[in-house]
Amino acid sequence: MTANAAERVQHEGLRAKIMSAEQAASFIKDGMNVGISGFTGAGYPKAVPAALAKQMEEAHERGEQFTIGMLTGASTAADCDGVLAQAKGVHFRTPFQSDPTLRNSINAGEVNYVDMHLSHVEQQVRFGFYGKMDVALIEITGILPDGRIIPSMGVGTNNEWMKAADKIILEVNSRQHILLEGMHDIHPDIGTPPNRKPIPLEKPDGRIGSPYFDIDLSKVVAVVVTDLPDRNSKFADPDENSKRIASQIIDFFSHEVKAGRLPANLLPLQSGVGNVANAVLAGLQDSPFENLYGYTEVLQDGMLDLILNGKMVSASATALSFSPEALQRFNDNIESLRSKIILRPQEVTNHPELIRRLGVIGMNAMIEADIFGNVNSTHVMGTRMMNGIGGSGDFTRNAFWSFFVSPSVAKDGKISCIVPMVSHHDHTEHDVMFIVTEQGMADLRGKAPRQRAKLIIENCAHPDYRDMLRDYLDRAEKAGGLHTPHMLNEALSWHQRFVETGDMRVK
Ligand code: 0RQ
Repeated sequence: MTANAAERVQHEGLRAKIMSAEQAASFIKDGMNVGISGFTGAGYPKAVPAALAKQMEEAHERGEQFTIGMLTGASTAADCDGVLAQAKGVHFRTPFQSDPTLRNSINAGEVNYVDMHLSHVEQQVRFGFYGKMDVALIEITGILPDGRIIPSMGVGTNNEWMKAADKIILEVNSRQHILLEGMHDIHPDIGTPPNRKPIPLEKPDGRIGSPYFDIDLSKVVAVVVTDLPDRNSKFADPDENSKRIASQIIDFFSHEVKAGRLPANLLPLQSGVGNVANAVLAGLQDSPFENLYGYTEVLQDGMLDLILNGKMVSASATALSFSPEALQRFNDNIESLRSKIILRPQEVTNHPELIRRLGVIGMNAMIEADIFGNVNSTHVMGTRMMNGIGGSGDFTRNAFWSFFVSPSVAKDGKISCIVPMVSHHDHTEHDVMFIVTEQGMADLRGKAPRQRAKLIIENCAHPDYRDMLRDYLDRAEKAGGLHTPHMLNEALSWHQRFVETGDMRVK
């Protein structure tokens, strides 16, 4: 046994199950549903997926079929989603991904992808919506002598996968810091309707569960010891557009604090994935706000730095998704961060009742919004899946305030992110309260659709597209239907023009 194995696998019975990734992968067979750990590039298994992909490719060469249904917490990375998609080994995938190879397979119609709210995933599996869970493949940090499991950089759906699965494969990754022990809060069960009780979390940094997974050890068929890094890429440094978006949100917060409508330390903050969402949090570094709280699902570099710089008291999340540089800062400061970061199951972090009760401020990025405030977070030109809705819907629908942020144009100005009608609906006008681009902000609260349209066009659209949008609205109003004016034969013509000419602008 290696020193890593001896240190991280302290349970005698599970030590006897240590084997190679190849041996462990052989428990996974064609047609199985596999519940895999991983959330936004953190805490996913790193050795067994590659071994499994190889076995799939060999089977395909022999003319045999070998694909799995793959369920996770959220996205994994190239060495998990990527290798399995490359091997053409996935026939079903849910609930969120961001890997380019898998994305291509989804958009080529080779993978059935169910893009769903992250708060729904565990319940739907628990009630058998996806059939039986055959194997859970979970990265962990270590196993204590009594068999309790120290989770890894994310919790996500792991607890539920290990409960639901017939067999469990554990990847014990010694690269994950051992002092992660104690940072998790595993609330065992949100209960079953109609007898559910409220989740007893009363503040963002409360604790209501155990720091460990308590699993049925008899289901563990393999333990694989690894020493491999999460593969997260660096965030782009905030550009001018992101800085402008951030400063408008911060000015608005200041205004609301002054007016007495928001506490001086704001309300718990949620921030979505991506460069722009990360940049908004980076902008809070230089803001006057202190004693902030985070209640989010993925904790990225921006929020980590708010904690390290003393701006944020604590943050609750389901996963830590850091660039390599931020991971170094996290590991260097883990002693002090242990009491300030709490990692929970995504069923708790994304629970609508908690988000509403805690009064979370949700800030998510979008692909496009329309002039009435409907938002598309997922589909490029209405058909091509980008990543998925993830938790953006859980937070947007239930937030105290819901913000959507985006540059006003994409692809060198050839695409307007403000369009007459969104080409796919993820968040409806009923849920979206603020839209912010580098051009300005539209506060949609209390506004009827035509009032919204004027605000969004004048405040958020890029100047290159404003006249086109004004013209659309003007002609739509003349056509009648004055509650939400549209010209159905033109509503998606901008997208069609882009598909045909590569530019939404009329040449
Ligand atoms: O393309 O990658 O080729 O350069 O989309 O755009 O502006 O860098 O934005 O990284 O913040 O991602 C909505 C995708 C934004 C993300 C989305 C192109 C653009 C670029 C990325 P390139 P940016 P971001 C909690 C919350 C849904 C899930 C979510 C996302 C690429 O935030 O996946 O919110 N959100 N979860 O050029 C065509 C448009 C476009 C466009 C941008 N209108 N048309 N392409 N792009 N606008 C976390 C979890 O749930 C796990």
